[in-house]
Amino acid sequence: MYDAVVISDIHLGSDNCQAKYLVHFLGEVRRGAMQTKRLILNGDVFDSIDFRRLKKHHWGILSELRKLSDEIEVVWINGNHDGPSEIVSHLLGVRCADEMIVESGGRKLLFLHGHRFDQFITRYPVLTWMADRLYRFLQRLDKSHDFAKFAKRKSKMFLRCAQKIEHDAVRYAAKRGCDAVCCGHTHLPVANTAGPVRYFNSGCWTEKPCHYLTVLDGTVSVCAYTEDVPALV
Ligand SMILES: [Mn+2]
Repeated sequence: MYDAVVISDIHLGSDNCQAKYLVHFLGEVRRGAMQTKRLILNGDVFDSIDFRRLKKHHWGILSELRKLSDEIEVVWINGNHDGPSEIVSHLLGVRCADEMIVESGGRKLLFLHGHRFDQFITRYPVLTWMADRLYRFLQRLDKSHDFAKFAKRKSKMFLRCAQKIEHDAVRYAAKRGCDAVCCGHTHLPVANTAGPVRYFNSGCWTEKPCHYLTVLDGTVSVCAYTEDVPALV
């Protein structure tokens, strides 16, 4: 049984949210096909607090999360898109936090969304908005998402930003005496085990394939969710 399963950046309410995959994934956790002591939602569960944008499958995810929280510990960590924690906490029926530490296999693992280390979104809000629009447009053009993914990973602006978040998160985790830090926010799945403090990023659920982290005896793994989902009715 895993000490934790971690997902982030679901962006419920956005049109690129891979909700049907996530309903399937959460169902597997709840039915025990993937057994874990806790589920950590590492920020940006919602795309905005405009709940009119939530579609049927998006409400299905909230319902799965509520059911899961009756059986295992579900913790939601605040992201920059989520809105007031009192509202989210009520909607999901789960505990909210800005960050959390989990002890696993004698190691201290720190979980936080990572937007606090991102100065780009506060310094250049318009550019951030435009880059996001462009990215979503590319995703719509090419349903495989390969081209949008390629464009993002070639963007120097994006890579610099992702590296800064990694660097600052590792430094902060070291200060707190942790062995590893797990972030979200950049939507880029990462496992960097080279340094004394390891860095992981859980990727997102707005790009195919979707990613998640598993934590077992102090070891964090980045996994892609590739389960074939039956066609939607
Ligand atoms: Mn974010």
